[in-house]
Amino acid sequence: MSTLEKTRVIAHVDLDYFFAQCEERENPTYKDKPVVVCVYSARGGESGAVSTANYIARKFGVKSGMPIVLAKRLLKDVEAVFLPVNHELYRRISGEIMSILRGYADGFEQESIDEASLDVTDRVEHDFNRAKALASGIKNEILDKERLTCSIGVAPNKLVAKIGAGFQKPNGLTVVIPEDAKNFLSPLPIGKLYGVGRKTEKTMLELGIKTIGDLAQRRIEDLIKVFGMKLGIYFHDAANGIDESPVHERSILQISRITTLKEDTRDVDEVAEELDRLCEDVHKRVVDGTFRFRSVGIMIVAENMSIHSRTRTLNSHTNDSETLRAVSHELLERFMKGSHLNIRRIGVRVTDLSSASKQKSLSEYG
Ligand code: TTP
Ligand code: MG
Ligand code: MG
Repeated sequence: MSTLEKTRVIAHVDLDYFFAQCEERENPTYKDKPVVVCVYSARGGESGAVSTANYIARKFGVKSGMPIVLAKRLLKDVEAVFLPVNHELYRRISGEIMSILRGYADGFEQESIDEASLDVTDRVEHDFNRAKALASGIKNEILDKERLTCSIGVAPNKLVAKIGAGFQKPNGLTVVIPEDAKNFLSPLPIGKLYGVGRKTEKTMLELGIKTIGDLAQRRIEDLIKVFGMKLGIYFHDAANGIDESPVHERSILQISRITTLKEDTRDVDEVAEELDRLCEDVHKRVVDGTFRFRSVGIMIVAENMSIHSRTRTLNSHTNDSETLRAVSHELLERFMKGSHLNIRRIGVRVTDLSSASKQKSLSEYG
């Protein structure tokens, strides 16, 4: 196979400040003002966290995940718009956008409510200039039909394309040709690498690895010693711009439910009772959609707003409610044994779904 035949062309599309941009589109009077979309907790008042904010609000320091109270403080001297999340609206718009994107892809993978990877290798015949023109076309169509802006990264693989999409936000288009992939990544802070969360970032910094380029220079054996075989190899490849994972269709991302407890607690029985209710609800949606799942996860938001998740992959697909309940309980108990924090929110999710009938569209689930 020649180099050309092996080179893939992947476009990663990510909508700009998605939830807030949807709100702006529905309410033109919000334009030019800071817009903050909030997840208010069941406790009432201003309790809760920022889901996302438009770029005007970001200039004041507002960020996803920040307490609403803090965002209000940052914006106290300006006329700002604070809104509760409206998932139904975002899911509907997301569904429309995803169907536009599918029309441009030979292979398609939706990665979250506002982003997708498109394999466009065949239709651009390995040509990155043609891919750039195609990406401009996508941006124009989404702007014309949906009145929304997005950012796109075009690169030889999903990993670099995703980082490329975030490189010139908002309304950006970044093309990274195969020869430049490694140099493109090299100066970026290590936290930008997919798979490097806050904890791993800390470990990397302790090892003197500040940029992706620093990581690329480490010997693979040394990385395996610190991170284990699987992650060590992944970090080595990723830092060098190598990612062979295919763009694959996922019939559905996940079915999940999360709730805020009446009060922060460390009482396993109290949390488990709430967890059972969530499992029942998730199970009902699994059965209604004639799905089977292979992974069960729990999400926990602790009293200090830190977010934790634990996932278990099963040996085979199932739709058994008792399995869902037992595995999520076990994950909860294990988390609580290893942590001294009170729990504020608890959630459960099933992923790796397979579907008997693939009729239902993704946008029906959240
Ligand atoms: P992102 O694509 O990460 O962020 P964004 O679209 O708001 O902004 P950007 O221009 O940087 O892409 O997430 C998509 C949506 O997911 C976001 O609009 C709201 C939601 N979200 C949360 O609810 N909480 C979070 O912590 C993050 C990061 C996103
Ligand atoms: Mg986005
Ligand atoms: Mg996104």
